[in-house]
Amino acid sequence: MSLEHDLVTLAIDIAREAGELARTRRDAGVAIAATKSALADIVTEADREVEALIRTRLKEARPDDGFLGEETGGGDGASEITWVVDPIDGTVNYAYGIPTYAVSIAAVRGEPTPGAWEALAGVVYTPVVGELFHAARGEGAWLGENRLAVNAEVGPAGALLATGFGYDPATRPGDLEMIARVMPGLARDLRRGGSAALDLSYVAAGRFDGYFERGLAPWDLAAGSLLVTEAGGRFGRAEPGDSPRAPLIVAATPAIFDRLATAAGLV
Ligand code: LIP
Repeated sequence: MSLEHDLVTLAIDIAREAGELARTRRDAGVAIAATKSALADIVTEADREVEALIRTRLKEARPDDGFLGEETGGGDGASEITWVVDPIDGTVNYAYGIPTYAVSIAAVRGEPTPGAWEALAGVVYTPVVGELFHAARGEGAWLGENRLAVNAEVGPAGALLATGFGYDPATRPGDLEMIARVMPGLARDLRRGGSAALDLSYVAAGRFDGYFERGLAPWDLAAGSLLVTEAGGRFGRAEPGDSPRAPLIVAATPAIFDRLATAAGLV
C-alpha cells in the first residue's frame, strides 16, 4: 500500500474515535472554556479534549511525525510528515447544538503552511450526520465508499456558492463587499454553513459549485482542500498582498473557478 493510503487509513480510524468523543461530550452539555482571537472565537473543553485524543493516537501510531493543531499549536517531528488538525471545525455550531460540525485531520509533507505543503491525506468526519469524507493524494476523493466528483457544469440558474465570515467584526464590511461582488451574475444562492471543512467537502461532493472565504487557518482547510482537488476541483489561496485583509481561499468546479476567483478578488 502507498504511504498516502496508510496515512488516510490511520486518519479515518482516529477521526471516527474523535468524532464520537465530540458527539458524546456535546450530548452531555458543552462548556465554553475560553475566547481566543475575538469574543465570537470560542473554544470548548471538548475542543481541547478531542485534540488531545487525536494527538495521542497519532503519537502512538507515528511518533516521529509533526503536529499542528488549532488548540495546542505546533510540534516539530523528525519525519517529513506533519498532521494538521482541527478537532471540532464549526465550533460555534457545536456550542449551539447545530449538528454540522466536523473533525478535520490532514497529513502533509514539507512546511506545514498552506501553499508550501504537499497534502497527502485528508479526512473530514461529521459524527452527527454520520458522513466521512476522505482522500489520499492521487487516489481520489470519497464519501464513505462512494467516489466524489465536483459538478462538471453549473446550471442556467447560476452557481450554488458557500462562504463564511471571520470572527473579528472588523472584517465584516470587507466580507459583505466580497459577497456583493460575487453574487450578481454568478450565484443562484449562497449558503453559510459554519464549517470550512464541510464547505470544502461539499464542493468535492458537488453539493456546492464553489466556496470562498477570507481568514481561514491552516487546520480549517488542510483536509478539505485535498478533497476538492482529488474530486477534480480547483483550489486557490492568496495572501492579502498589500492589504491588511486575511488570506482569501477559493474552491470550485473548474466550470466557474476563474470567474469566482476574479469576482472574489483572488486574482
Ligand atoms: C471556523 C470555520 C468557518 C469560519 C469560522 C471559523 P472553527 O473554524 O470552519 O468556516 O467561518 O470563522 O474559522 O473556529 O470552527 O474551527
